Amino acid sequence: MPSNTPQSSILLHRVNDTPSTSPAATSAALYQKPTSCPAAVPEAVSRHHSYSVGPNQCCSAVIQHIEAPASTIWSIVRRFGSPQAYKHFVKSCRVVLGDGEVGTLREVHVISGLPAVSSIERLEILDDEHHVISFSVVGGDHRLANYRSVTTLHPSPTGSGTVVVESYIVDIPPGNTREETCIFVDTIVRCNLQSLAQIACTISHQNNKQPKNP
Ligand code: A8S
Repeated sequence: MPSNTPQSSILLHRVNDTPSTSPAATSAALYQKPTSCPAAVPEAVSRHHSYSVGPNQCCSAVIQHIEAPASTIWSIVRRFGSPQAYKHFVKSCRVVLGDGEVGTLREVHVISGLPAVSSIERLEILDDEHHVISFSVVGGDHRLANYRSVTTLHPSPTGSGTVVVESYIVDIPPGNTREETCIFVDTIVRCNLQSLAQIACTISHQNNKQPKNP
């Protein structure tokens, strides 16, 4: 990372739980204090984890350290058409529009046992330079309306490996509390990131074992 890159922190901003209809409600003036501040990252990355949270929405983030280079992790995460490469609950996925660029739509079918069958998802951000990927849920048969997530990778402050931050915002489903919703989604995201860690570490070990070119 260039030494002149401005550093800030992963800040999860929320708007006060005041019902809002005006665009002004999203202004910085209404932001509450950040809810977490775990790692120093460039401003270009941290701004993606700031959310304007409406009264019936919740947001949270999961952070996972992975002992593998960002390039290895990114090669898995950036393939929007292949979430089953690391996501735990995905049974199948097919791209229904596009070819992996922003705007691509995928239809994901999840395994049984969940309160969901399928989800239609749109790629919102794919930034290969800063390692930022984001998608939103635009349809399907499930309870997570208006789900949107952002995943970013950055060098670990310990000097070894990579930190993955995945934050999200979602509507609280009718009949559920904010806390229940966060626990449900945090669990899915944490499982996915743990699986990502395992796969990336395996690939990284294999790469390190390859004989080096003279
Ligand atoms: C992701 C994150 C989430 C996926 C959720 C939260 C989902 O695919 C599953 C169960 C649901 O109830 C909703 O990065 C939905 O994929 C596993 C079908 C959207």
